[in-house]
Amino acid sequence: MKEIPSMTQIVGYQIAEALADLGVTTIFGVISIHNMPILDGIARQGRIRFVPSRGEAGAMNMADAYARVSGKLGVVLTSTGTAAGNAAGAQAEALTAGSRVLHITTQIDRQFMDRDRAAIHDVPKQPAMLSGLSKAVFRIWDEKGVIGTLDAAVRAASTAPTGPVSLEIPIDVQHLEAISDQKVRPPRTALPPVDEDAVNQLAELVRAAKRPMLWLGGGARNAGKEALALVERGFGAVTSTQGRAVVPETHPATLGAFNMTPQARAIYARCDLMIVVGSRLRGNETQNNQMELPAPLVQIDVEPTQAGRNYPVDLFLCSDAAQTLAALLARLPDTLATDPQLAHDIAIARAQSEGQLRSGLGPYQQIADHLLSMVPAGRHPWVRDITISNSTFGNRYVQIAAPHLGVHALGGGIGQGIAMAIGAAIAAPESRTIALIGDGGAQLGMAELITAVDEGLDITYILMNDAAYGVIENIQDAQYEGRRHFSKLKTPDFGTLCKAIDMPHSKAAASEDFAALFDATLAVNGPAMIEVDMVSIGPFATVFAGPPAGAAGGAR
Ligand SMILES: Cc1ncc(C[n+]2csc(CCOP(=O)(O)OP(=O)(O)O)c2C)c(N)n1
Repeated sequence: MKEIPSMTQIVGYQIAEALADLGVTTIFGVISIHNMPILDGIARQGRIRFVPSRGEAGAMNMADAYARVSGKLGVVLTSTGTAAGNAAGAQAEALTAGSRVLHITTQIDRQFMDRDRAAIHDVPKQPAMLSGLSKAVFRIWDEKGVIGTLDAAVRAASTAPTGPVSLEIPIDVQHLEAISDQKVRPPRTALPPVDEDAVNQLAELVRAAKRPMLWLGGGARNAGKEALALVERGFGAVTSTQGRAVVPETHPATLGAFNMTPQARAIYARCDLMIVVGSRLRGNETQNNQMELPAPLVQIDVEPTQAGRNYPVDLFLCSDAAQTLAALLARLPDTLATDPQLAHDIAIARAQSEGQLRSGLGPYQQIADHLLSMVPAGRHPWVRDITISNSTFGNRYVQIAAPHLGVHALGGGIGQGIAMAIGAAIAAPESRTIALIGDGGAQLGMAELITAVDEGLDITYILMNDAAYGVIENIQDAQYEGRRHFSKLKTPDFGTLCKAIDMPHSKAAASEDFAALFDATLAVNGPAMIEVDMVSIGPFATVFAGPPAGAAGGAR
């Protein structure tokens, strides 16, 4: 093995230094012979916190959540082959959510690479594997291309529409002597210019509308001020799950994320304009695009290929959400001549949607109500795995204080919440992170509970333990005549598990116990778990049997 020379002489060290120069303060990953020159540099330079996850999937989820909560670049470091492959499911989620993630992975020595010569850790078609999961894939071929390629990768991940970018750095390249005069600079990313003619047309449509609505998606997260100004001038609002809290969820003129309930649909039926801002209009939030939306339908998206993809639109504006809404506001009067009843109708529809959802919770009302009073008030990051409790109350009833504080598995993959909470907690150390997880999902990601302990992170894990894949059982009951195959699992004794890893654990055997036990976790230094014993508490009042045609408002 080559001896590692002094500081900053090799490409591995240069990468570590350049990342720190770019403002990267945390990297998540797993050490390996194929990435040790970079990690040796990170450790010796001491400018970046490296969080050693227990698996690459967890590292990817951490970097993704870190990016979502901090608004900065999330960086994950894996090894080549199996290790890069381990990150794949989690990278699919980062791609779905359009997270600013840089996945630095490696490659075997260049002389063996891409040629199926059976070198250890080789996957001959690794770039093909990565390309399906990445906005773009780059490779650093030699010492001359280090800074330029790193710059391109960071630029691609950070430019709207943002998304995970993979960067391969072969191990022999990491060992090469670096060219020292190359310096990286944080990219200044360009946005397409606002189309003034299209904004004029949109302003005409708005002036003619009596009941206009905004549908705000994740792409509108930077447009909160402008969206709120439109609401204060007379618009109504509704959000996707990714767009939650772009307009404060407490505002009376927003449906929040109650976007698919019968009451919401009744509101849409009486609207005469909807502007969809930065939203994919996802299948599980629009009844697979069958839900009627108002006409005219206008779409604002920075990505031109999104135009009319899920719904035909009357007008498409290819530009940034905040800039476009600001240009629209500049053309509109301070108060629009809209129906003064619209905000009241929305407030009533929202209250009815909430009430209907709440009564469907049955014995879990107390838990949902307590979280509703705690999570937004404490500005806690609210991280959720795919579990019935999230599909019902977590995704919309429990409010969040700002868009970046909501983190959930947008693509519907279970098992990511434990690790996502770690990334969120590192991004927002000022407020304890609250994570809602199921016992089935927990079993995929539970190794990362040890990482949370190791890193001393302030996280409360709420484990909704029904000792089964509950939603799968409900689907089996609803669609497969109750044949509950493969949905009952042996579930660990989580109390014993937590004891083994030094994580405080408490169990709520009744809903009434939840509030006090949950509040006690808020004072813990480091992570803690509160387990909700759903077997002893019993079923929800309304069965949730999965999206998109499940219980009222039941998209996940
Ligand atoms: C990665 C992945 N594998 C499988 C599934 C299918 N699936 C959806 S929900 C679910 C069960 C989740 O069980 P649990 O975490 O206990 O939550 P519960 O449904 O009991 O509330 C499964 C297996 C999925 N969504 N994602």
